[in-house]
Parts: sequence; structure tokens; C-alpha cells
Amino acid sequence: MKHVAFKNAKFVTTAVQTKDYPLLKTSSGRVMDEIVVAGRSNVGKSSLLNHLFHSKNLVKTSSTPGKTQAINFFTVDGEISFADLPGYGYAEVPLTIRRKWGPMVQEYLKNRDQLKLILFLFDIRRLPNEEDLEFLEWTALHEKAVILILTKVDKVSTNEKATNTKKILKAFDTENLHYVHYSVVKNQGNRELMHMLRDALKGTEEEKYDEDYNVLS
Ligand SMILES: Nc1nc2c(ncn2[C@@H]2O[C@H](COP(=O)(O)OP(=O)(O)OP(=O)(O)O)[C@@H](O)[C@H]2O)c(=O)[nH]1
Ligand SMILES: [Mg+2]
Repeated sequence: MKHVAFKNAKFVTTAVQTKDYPLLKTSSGRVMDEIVVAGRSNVGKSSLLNHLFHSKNLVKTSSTPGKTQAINFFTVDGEISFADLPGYGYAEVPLTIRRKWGPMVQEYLKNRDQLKLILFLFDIRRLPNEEDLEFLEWTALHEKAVILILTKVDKVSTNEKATNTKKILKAFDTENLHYVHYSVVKNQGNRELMHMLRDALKGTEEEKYDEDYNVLS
């Protein structure tokens, strides 16, 4: 992660089932660490990825919720990969597709060993409901690191931002959840998030170093 400048993001493939996930490796043959973005439909997952990638439309966004309906994979600088999950909770997505969401996401969380970090996006103007709490429980089951990203902060006043944040954290009932305020529109939160990503992935690089060392000795 320390070498990743986020200069060259590429779309790799779309998949629903585990057998179709891409196996992505760096030029030195190491399996890339993966970061996933998850959250309610229309919360801004695809927009966040475009913002991180400095691209306007590598990731498809839409003002109509339910745009992303399978898992999209991307690589950045040939070093790390990202997965963009479809959003849950949008009633107008056809029922047949909504029924597939739960198993698809659970399967991904369970089987994707290289997944190192979950970016869980949540709209600062809302309060968590059953589905949101359930999603956070799934991530806890799989013991993956989570960063809560409170999105669209340009839509609230400074006061609302503070009070809403308190309420949201209280509702999620996880005081030690790392979180960051984000606005794609106002370009806020990017530096802080980058630091958090680097921190979160540092540990995994050290583990890898130990593994390499063991192999060599
Ligand atoms: N004001 C504001 N709007 C945003 C921000 N981020 C995203 N949006 C808007 O929110 C809408 C949904 O954005 P997407 O990135 O497509 O949301 P998504 O979570 O990928 O949605 P699905 O693919 O349906 O799950 C679009 O109209 C975006 O322009 C933000 O920081 N501020
Ligand atoms: Mg999307």
C-alpha cells in the first residue's frame, strides 16, 4: 500500500459467484490485498471509488438507486484491488435480484481471503435500520477490519454533522468503530481516508514479510 499513488485504476471484471472472482496478483506474483465498499443502495459507493481513483466514470454511478447489481472488481497501480458491491435496501430493484444480494455478499465476505478491509458507507442524513445493523453483524462474523464512511456530509450543516454522527455511532453500538466524514462533491475526507487505508493495510504487509522470511530461512 505504501507505493500506491492511485494513479492507474483499471476495471477488471464483474462477478456474482465465487468461481468467477478474479485472482489478482502484483508484478512480483503476490496476491493483491483487497478493499471492498459496501452499504445501502445510493449511499455513494461507486462515487467514492471514482473519487479515490481520480476518475469520472470508471465506476458506474447513478441517481437511480440499484445501479450496481453484481460485484465489480478493480485494480489500482497493479498493487491492490477494490470490489464494489451492489447496495442493499432498494425496494424498486426487482425482487429476483434483491433475493440474490444477501447470499452474494455473504459468500464474498466468507470466501474472499485477500479481503483485508471493508469500507462501510452510511449516509450522514439517515439512522441505521435493521438491514444496516445486520450488515455490520455479518462483517463482525468474518473478522474483517471495518471503516465507517459517513457520506454526503455536504448535505448537512456543521451542527447536524456532529449530532447525526453521535446518533449513528450510538445506533451501531460500536464505539471503537473507526469512521471518517466524506464528501465527493466538496472533496472532503480523502486525505484522512488515505491515511486510514495505509494504516489498515500496513499490518497485512508486515505479516507478508514474516511469511516471506520464513520461506527463505
Ligand atoms: N451531495 C452528494 N451527492 C453524492 C455524494 N456521493 C454520491 N452522491 C450522489 O449519490 C447518488 C448515488 O451515488 P452512487 O455512487 O451511484 O451510489 P451507490 O452506492 O454506488 O448506489 P448503488 O450502486 O445503487 O448501490 C448519485 O446521484 C451521486 O451523484 C456526495 O458526497 N455528496
Ligand atoms: Mg454503485
